[in-house]
Amino acid sequence: VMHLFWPVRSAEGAAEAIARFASADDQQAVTFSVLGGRADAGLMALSPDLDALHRLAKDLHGRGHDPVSSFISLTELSEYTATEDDERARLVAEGEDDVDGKLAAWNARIAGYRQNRLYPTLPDKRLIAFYPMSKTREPGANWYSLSFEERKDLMLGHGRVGRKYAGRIIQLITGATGLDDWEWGVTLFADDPVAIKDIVYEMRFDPVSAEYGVFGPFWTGLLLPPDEVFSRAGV
Ligand code: 76R
Repeated sequence: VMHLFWPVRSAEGAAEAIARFASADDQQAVTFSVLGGRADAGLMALSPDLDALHRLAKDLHGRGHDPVSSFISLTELSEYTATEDDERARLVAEGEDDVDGKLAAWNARIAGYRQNRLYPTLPDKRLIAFYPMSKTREPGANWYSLSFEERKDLMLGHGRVGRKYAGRIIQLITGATGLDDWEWGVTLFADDPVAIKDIVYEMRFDPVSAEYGVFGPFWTGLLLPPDEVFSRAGV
């Protein structure tokens, strides 16, 4: 996954380069007009082929589209997602009669969910918000010295907060440890800026973010076709 942000000096070749990239079956790109004055254009591009993303970045750069910021990450499955054993235990604890039937339905749902995390389809929304994030490694607040069980438990609470925003927010968390300056990229899609502010604000009170979250710069933009992004920048 590649996020790029740049001030637009000319429209030279960019829309074509992005369209060519996005015309491959397994590649996607969305462009946005960056809100505020930090940049004009933003791009989020996905490909199973890192080299294709790299060629797109260099192609744009070569045409004078010089990024002021970028982020490189990978889609990934979470290590904290509930397992079949977790779900079975939960169903048994609830006194469910048809544990096997319920588990089969759960497995089917999880398969779709995993597919979507690894191979997401970028949604058709009006707004995008992107920010990089890491977990702290400070004495007394070191995420990486917690046990797996503690981390999983905390992430369960995080997921509960997140699920309250079903329908208002679509989130894509991508991993970047060792690839970029921050450990994850957080990309949120929504139609309403209030939804973005609400979820990020509510997350701040959740222990995972309150005690262990550190954040980089926030980029927000209006999702628009490349031509519209460039014409809004005056070219
Ligand atoms: O497995 C799952 O996807 C469900 C539980 C879940 C995990 C494991 C989940 C749910 N997230 C997970 C992982 Mn999330 N998330 C963020 C942010 O601004 C902030 O304070 C934090 C930025 C938001 C807004 C958000 C939203 N999440 C992660 C990770 C990886 C952690 C790791 O591996 O250590 C990060 C960095 C992260 C950050 N999260 C959800 C949401 C939402 C809306 C959900 C519910 C999604 C759904 O169930 O459809």
